[in-house]
Amino acid sequence: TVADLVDLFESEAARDRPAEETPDVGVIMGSDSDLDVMAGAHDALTDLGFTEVTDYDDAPSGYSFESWVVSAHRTPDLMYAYAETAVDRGLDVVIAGAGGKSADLPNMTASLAYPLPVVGVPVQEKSVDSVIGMPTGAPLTAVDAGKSYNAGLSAAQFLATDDPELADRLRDLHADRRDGVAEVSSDLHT
Ligand code: RP5
Repeated sequence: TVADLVDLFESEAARDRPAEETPDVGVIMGSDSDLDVMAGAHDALTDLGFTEVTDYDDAPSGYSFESWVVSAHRTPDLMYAYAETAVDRGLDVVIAGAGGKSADLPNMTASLAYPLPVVGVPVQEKSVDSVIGMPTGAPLTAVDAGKSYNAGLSAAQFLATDDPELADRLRDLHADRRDGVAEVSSDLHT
């Protein structure tokens, strides 16, 4: 139930876990119908060597992420619990995606979890203004509609400011993409 999830996020066990045993990135989305789009964030993190945490008693080795459906409108209490405990639960960045014209999960999460960086993903074009429309003093980093892969990369960029090895992984991924462009381009001339 929602109450069980609220308890899970607010539990002492979740807050007291040593930092190396907690996920580094939290991925949340407003509905399971957002999953197709938000899978791009999972893909980016997986491409960078992050593992998904599903069992919190099984400590991840290396970077990891968790993923949840949290609705700003259907489960506001869950959104509050998730965002307000994010720092205590050891998260370093949250990626939040929502669609529709009232895509409030990313911006509300950014406000509630401040100063934790939140990368917002408008799941559709019509959600862009809702996601990025934050007032002065309440910042949110955002990607364009549907660009959740970039949100995964952005989350890793925040972590990489403090970790040269992760920065190298980001560089390698960038180089792969650059080589891919060169390959496609030369294919056009053969
Ligand atoms: C938003 O409403 C969700 O993020 C989703 O994109 C949209 C529609 O949700 P469903 O009606 O498909 O559950 O809050």
